[in-house]
Amino acid sequence: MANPQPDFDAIVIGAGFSGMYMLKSLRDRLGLKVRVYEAGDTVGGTWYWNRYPGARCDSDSYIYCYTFDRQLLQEWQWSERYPEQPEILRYLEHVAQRHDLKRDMQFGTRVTGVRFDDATERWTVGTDRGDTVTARYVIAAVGSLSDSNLPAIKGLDHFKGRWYHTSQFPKEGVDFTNKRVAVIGTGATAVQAIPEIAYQAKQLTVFQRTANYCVPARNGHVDPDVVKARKARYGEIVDTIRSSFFGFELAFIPKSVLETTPEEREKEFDRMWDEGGFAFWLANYQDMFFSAEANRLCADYIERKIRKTVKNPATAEKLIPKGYAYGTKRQPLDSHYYETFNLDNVTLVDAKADGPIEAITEHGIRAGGKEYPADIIVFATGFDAMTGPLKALNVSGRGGARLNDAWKDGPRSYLGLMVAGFPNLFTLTGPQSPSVLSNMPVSIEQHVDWVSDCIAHLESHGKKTIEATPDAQERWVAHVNEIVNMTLMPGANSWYMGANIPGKPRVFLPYLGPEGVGGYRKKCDEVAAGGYEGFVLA
Ligand code: NA7
Repeated sequence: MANPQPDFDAIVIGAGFSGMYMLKSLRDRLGLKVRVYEAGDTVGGTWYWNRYPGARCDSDSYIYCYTFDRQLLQEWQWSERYPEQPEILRYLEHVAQRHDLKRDMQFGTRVTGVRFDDATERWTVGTDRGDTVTARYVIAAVGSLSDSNLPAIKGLDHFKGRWYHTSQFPKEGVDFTNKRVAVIGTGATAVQAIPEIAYQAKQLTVFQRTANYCVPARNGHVDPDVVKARKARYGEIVDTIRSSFFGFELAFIPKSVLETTPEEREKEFDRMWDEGGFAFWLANYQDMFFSAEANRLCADYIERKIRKTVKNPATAEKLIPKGYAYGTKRQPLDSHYYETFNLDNVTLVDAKADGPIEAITEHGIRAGGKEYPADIIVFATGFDAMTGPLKALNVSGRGGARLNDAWKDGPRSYLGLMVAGFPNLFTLTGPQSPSVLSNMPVSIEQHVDWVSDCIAHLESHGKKTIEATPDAQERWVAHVNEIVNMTLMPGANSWYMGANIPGKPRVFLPYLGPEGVGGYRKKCDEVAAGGYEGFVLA
């Protein structure tokens, strides 16, 4: 039969926060036939895989959730300001059940190839379980931080102990009791895990390559009156976070820190410090991300806090970041992180002061010519962020062009949503969208709603495909770079810059728009309202 129906209208890859809502929207709102493929054995994405001790979200729970289900916003009770991984996974399981999502999901299945057929204008999706299915639309809901980075440190094969990556921890957990444990990495993950591991282990050695500026999380139970008041004004909260800069109820102080007196700024810094969470990072003085001089004042405050908390001055010195501006690497939230280095069973090995990791030996890690014994090594070494999970899909578009070739010098997209030459392929929270620079559920819902509206538009206008034009894409890429180059962000060796992965092009991956997620949302809506300007609909 010529031109048979595709197997599905849409394939969604991934069943985390974004894939779940994408399915809900395409199936229940547009009535499409959808299949979700998910490598894990249930929903959850990030919250399925990241089960290391201390794993919890860094956004306040009352806004780290879906807002499309207003009833659920009222019903759901979070136990803490920042719930732990099992609680978030329970929430996502509940959403899956409530909206009957699992019937269209195939678990334990990793997508291994995504190929566009020019003749039929359909996608063929292959999986590691041998599925080969066709669809009109493919939506990559693969997450931004899902492709683990296991550094190639020589000797790991000969290590006689056990080792784990934080993003693939065993479901049954790891018993660190009476063990000598080495943690490699001091990013946001390690900052959560280290205090928990130190508490259990006989000896903990932390291998730090770059010190981080950590600010207090101030986790805890939320006053029931505050919870009640928030529930009463959820409509307003949702409007605020959607139009805000970073997807939080936070806004910069509209003033230069350089115009303040020492007393005035100390008071403001104390207020943000006491508030905890991302306030110090994302609601500081407005020039913090732009002026090295302004930034130094903020950094100096944190340095004083570190020196006050860490008793051994030599250890404090190692923990004080050097060589990059505050806030230009992802902000880790501290719950007893700095205090952990006051414990007798904890040693900090700093790459600069003590020498870098040279090799993993049979019984530990050698750094700076010295061997540090370990029964267990925990790699808290992060991810090939943003582009890694998309590249792993092995995508080929029009004319067989490969996404990995198109992106060999860094990602190129239009609005972070689509790539020229790859029609009907959408990248939720993809590179060059606000994504990881925002409270993720806010950006996820915005992208899902936009994609869903776009597909509804195609269907109702009898169009088969939508594709970004190369011209619009080049303009977007130039805009993304132009904006970030006005800030201090490119100066840091961060995963935002791809600097954590050897050989990865040094390109800023997310979009730091001049008006944040609110302005970006407006731009995406204007593009749609203008008949999808910068796209070709055919
Ligand atoms: P991050 O933030 O990328 O942190 C990884 C850490 O591992 C960081 O301290 C790295 O040092 C270190 N690292 C990476 N490779 C090596 C090698 N080869 N040798 C020594 N140390 C190394 O990942 P996280 O999992 O902590 O956080 C990722 C995001 O997940 C987080 O920001 C939240 O959004 C959720 P470096 O700083 O690169 O010198």
